Amino acid sequence: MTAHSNIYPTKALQELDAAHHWHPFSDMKSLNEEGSRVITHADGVWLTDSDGKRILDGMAGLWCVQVGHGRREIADAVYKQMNELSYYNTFFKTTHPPAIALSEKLAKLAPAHMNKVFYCSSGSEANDTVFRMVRTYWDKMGKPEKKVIIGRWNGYHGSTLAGTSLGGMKAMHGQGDLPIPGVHHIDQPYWFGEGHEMSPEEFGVFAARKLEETIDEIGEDKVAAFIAEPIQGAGGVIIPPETYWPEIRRILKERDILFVSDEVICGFGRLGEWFGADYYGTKPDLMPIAKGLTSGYLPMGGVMVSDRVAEGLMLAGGEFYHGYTYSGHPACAAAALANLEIIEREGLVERVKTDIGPYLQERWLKLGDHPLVGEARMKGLMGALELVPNKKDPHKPFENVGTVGTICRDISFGNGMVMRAVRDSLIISPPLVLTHEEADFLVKTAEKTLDDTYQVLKKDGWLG
Ligand code: PXG
Repeated sequence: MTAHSNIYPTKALQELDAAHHWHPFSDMKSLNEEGSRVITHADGVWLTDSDGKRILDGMAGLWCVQVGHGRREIADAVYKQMNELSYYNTFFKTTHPPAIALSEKLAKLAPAHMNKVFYCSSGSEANDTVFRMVRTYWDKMGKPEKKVIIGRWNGYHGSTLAGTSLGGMKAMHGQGDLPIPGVHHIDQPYWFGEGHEMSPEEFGVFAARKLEETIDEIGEDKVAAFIAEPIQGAGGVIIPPETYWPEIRRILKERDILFVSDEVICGFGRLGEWFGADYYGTKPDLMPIAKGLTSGYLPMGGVMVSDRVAEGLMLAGGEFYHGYTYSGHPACAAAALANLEIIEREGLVERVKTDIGPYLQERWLKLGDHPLVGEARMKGLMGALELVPNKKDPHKPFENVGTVGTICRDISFGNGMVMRAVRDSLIISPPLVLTHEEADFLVKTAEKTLDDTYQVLKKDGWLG
């Protein structure tokens, strides 16, 4: 926890940033007027900005920094690898030791029936790989008419063409005329927002059966795969009712349709198991991975491939015409190996399940009593608070959805903690190394942020 003095000229940096840097998912006009926050250092779960202010990173960067910031041993592993072999490709019958070692490691960590990994540099690329792999698999199996991939509204699978299409973010579809043909979406299992007229158990089955209805409408012989996050992250930490995944599993098992479990957020311990598929007992055919694979120290993604799909793709030989210059990049693979070693050595997955997970959940769920909160929910180290104008009528949202969430998120930052706003809910997904003391700070700051937001909303006439 090093403190840094204000040695950075914040204003000058903001002006330069505004002049030349186009930020992802940002309204650049208003951002440039306001100025970006400049983050200069990070250590453990703490960020430091250019004014020397320390901020608790309640989002683990962007859902990815499992082992916390500033782990010297990952930097050392990358430095060592770069001095030995900084780059070579994995095309044309070549490979290298870090890619070999990482593949072996991932095959051990993944469910027993998944023994191969295809590498790329991000979750989006992983889902583009999925898209082509799924269709190629069915071509190889002599069923080329099986083309449709079913995703979910408000699911997130990246922002490339296939990622955006598979995801169910309508605002994203509106830019670039997406989705591409052959992608369908079903409703999400969002009980608080869309299913509260039923019990959560009834709604879980109801939401799962949307998949059955859609498959039957399109025709089983035309549907290639279903893709879903175990718990939706960017969609707002949507935790499905307990009845949802068993019913989905039944439906997929009865029909010959591949299941893609997008593990980009839920993978690598976030739910207290190595993968969300382990947590919910689903049996995926493919698993896109990224984020926690390297804890974000270097960009790397991949697709874990089941024996069934691997054998199918290799049937009768022939090339899968797909790959990236940086597939299996040696320095990224070295970062991933060092990161996974830390996760294993420090028992971080188990820690989420039996220690920091339950500790934080107990305290986070109590925030549900706050007058501004309609529902507090959390699994593993992924949590959400639904902000509502009137606690007595909790499923009725604020007008101008998104405004209150942003107000509250900005107040949180001012109070020394990053939370992410999704619509009018607040999201956390902290590093898995969060200590009890830091968890206490997190909850205390969230509570103060709710109080402060409540005062602002009351003053401005937002509350019912
Ligand atoms: N799948 C899932 C489930 C994700 O959460 C991706 C794929 C794409 O990964 P890349 O590495 O291409 O970004 C993601 C990424 C947010 C936010 O604001 C979430 C993501 C990315 C950026 C922002 O919550 N998730």
